[in-house]
Amino acid sequence: MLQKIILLWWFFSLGFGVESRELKFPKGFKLGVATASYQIEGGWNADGKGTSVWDTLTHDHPELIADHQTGDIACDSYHLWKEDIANLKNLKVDHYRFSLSWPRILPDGFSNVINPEGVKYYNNLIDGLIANKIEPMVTLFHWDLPQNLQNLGGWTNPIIADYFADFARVAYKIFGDRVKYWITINEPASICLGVYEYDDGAPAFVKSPGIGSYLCGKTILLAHAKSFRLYDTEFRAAQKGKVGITIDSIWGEPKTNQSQDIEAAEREMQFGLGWWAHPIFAPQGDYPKIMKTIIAQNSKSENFTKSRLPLLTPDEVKLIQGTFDFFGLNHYHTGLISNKKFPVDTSPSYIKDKGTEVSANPDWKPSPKIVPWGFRKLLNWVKKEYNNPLVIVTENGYGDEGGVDDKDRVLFLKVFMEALLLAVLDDGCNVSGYTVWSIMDNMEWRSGYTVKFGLYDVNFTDPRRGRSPKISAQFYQNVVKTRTLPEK
Ligand code: BGP
Repeated sequence: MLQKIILLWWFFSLGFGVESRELKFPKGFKLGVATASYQIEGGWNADGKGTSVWDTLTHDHPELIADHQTGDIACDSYHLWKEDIANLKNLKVDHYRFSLSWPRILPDGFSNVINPEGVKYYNNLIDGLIANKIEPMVTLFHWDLPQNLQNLGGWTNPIIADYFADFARVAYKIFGDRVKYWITINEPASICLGVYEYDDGAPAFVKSPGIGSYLCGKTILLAHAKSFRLYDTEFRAAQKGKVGITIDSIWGEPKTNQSQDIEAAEREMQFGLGWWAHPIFAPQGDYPKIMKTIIAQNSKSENFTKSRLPLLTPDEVKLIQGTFDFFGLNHYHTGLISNKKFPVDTSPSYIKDKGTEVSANPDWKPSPKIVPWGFRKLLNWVKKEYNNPLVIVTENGYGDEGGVDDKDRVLFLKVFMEALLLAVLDDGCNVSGYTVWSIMDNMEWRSGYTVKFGLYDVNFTDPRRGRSPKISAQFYQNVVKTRTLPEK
């Protein structure tokens, strides 16, 4: 008998029991969905809106967008926001994460002129959400920079941090009586690397590998910090909201057990996530030490007079450190990381600095695109590295070619939420919310409408932009309702 009990205990402790375990979201855990202004709104020049870098890029260089399309109409949410609210209500989500279009509110980018029609649009949306008991979670910046500010050098010009803070003040002042969750900036790495390292964002043709990317990074950190601090001094007492930043990260799994690959994987995480998180969330602040050391060394051997990484002064370190009420985390992929050494005379770049190579493992189950254990490891890494901060998963989702029979998306969401719950319940990760990207198919940046992430299908050939629920919408609705993941 005793032998049998021991055997049973051993069997369950190995994790074989997980399959049949009912996983329930803890009380108060928030489930939501997300979008971003340029990707859904359309109305690109409606009612006094100014031009953003994405308007300029898609109009001037359609050849750079996979299907040569624009976000001029997109899901037409500028006109169809009531339908969006009806769909959110149908899903019964706790929160809706959406972003403000900076040039819709401040057409020139500057806060001296406010567009009343832009303000009205977001007031309607926010009031509509609250009337339906859906918490608005507002991103101030999800990539649609006013073209006027790009003309001044965009994020490589440190002055943009001040203009961003001015924009944040306008938003807090007008919407902060009702908005209690603010995300300053979405995915700094996608902005700085997308535009300056890989030429895969907007604007195009301003590549400046290993230099522009880091200038952009410093301005973004300062923009975030300044807008957080001004919430503290001018708004927090009356509005009592929470302010955070959203950082995206892959999980970097060492390709082999060799120490050089293990170290490379750690470098990948520090250069990818630590670049942003260390200055804000680590008690000592500043960039990760390894970034400072390697970029200084590389810069020296390339004959630069100082590091290509613009250092943070002690005052700037202090300004940035601790500027969070929560950690917004976006996660999609896991990569295999190996060490890669570049010859000294290779031209400067972020890739050279981090000295790693990222690949996928074709053998991963259920698929190389669906790697839930990487998500659990990432959440544990954040816990260990930054003293278990309060995390809100602000994006997670699955891209496919579209259609309402989206079984792979259902599988993705199920196994990723399982991984999340194991991280919370078994590993003690402090996560309070999960947000699916996205409620509906939308304009996927340079991929145009060729990749779909929605729980709702959008008919982009129909002038009415009809929305229909996919099977994943039904699945998520059920999870939200039962707060439980189905066992099978
Ligand atoms: C995030 C963006 C979203 C959306 C999503 C798609 O980086 O914040 O706007 O584009 O990515 O995911 P993927 O990284 O798979 O393209």
